[in-house]
Amino acid sequence: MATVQLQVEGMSCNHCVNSIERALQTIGASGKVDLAAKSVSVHYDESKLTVEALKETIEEQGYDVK
Ligand SMILES: [Cu+2]
Repeated sequence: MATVQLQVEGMSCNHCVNSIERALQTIGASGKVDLAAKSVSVHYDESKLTVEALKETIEEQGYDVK
């Protein structure tokens, strides 16, 4: 398992936190959002997922990943 810290723009409330954490869950990753730091810490299996796939999943929810 690997962990990556992503900088994400546009998250403002619990709704954002939930939609990102839920979307990551659906692809088999587990994410923890830090609203104040505008970051998402994602724990994932690097044999199944890439950082690029994690970014796309978050972007599909309407947020910008730096
Ligand atoms: Cu929100």
